[in-house]
Amino acid sequence: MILTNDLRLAAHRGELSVHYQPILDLEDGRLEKVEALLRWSHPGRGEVGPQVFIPLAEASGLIHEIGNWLSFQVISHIAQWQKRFGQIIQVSVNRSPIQFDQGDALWLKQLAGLGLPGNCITVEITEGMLLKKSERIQQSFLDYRNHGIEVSIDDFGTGFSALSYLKQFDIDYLKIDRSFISEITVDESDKALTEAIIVMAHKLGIKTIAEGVETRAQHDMLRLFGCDYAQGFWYSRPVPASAFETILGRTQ
Ligand code: G
Ligand code: G
Ligand code: MN
Ligand code: NA
Repeated sequence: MILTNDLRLAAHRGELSVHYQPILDLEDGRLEKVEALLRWSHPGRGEVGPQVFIPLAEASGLIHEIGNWLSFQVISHIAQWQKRFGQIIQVSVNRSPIQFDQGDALWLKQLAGLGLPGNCITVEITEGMLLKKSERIQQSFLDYRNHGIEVSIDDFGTGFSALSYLKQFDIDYLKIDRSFISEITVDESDKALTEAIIVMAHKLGIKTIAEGVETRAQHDMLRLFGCDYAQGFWYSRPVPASAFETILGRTQ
């Protein structure tokens, strides 16, 4: 695969970058969380989306190297932002199932080396992964708990949701998928499901993050429902680190 070979060199050539999308506290509007999203600027093809290159990285095993590169970037950024803005920003990092084969020692060590608390990283995984690799992941979750790392379920409600995993695994956040949020103000079922997910999560001691918020009306409704956090184009698109720093500077 030509594209996979290009990907092998992409990080070394400076073609990969991390974009950041703010996650807002719906109660007080504060910005204390952000999601890290990989971007690849290919010299010949232009922007190649993660929906294209993450599967290639997974199939080729490059995901380990790229994941390590991403963690290193993110942790360096957290340390820089702490120095510059006097605030620890909690960064959500997406994690593919096979990344659990390698374990977490490398980035946990980097975090500790910089004296950063574990809760400055949140690991995002999808619900399907909990069914597929549950033993290996359960071990990682215990490590996370010991280090203070938090865990989010990404795209909640779209996988084969066997809700029983919410009992089995220690989870901090449910990210309500944007397919529910996009019609929340017009579709009674989406509205009811979103409200019920928030109530259920809170009863289990889990916080909720709404994804894909694009309008003021969606924001208002989620706030009314007591959703804890929100993310979406209404607040900000994913932006390069430098642009995120401008946003952080404004919100100080
Ligand atoms: O940023 P965008 O909406 O285009 O992302 C598309 C998909 O790619 C999302 O599902 C997101 O979780 C995934 N993705 C983005 N960055 C990463 C990453 O660093 N690691 C993994 N495993 N997936 C990512
Ligand atoms: O699967 P995951 O949640 O990790 O993917 C996040 C993806 O969602 C990113 O590719 C990001 O660009 C996209 N995204 C973030 N906010 C919005 C939004 O408000 N609307 C739409 N359509 N996509 C969004
Ligand atoms: Mn995500
Ligand atoms: Na998602």
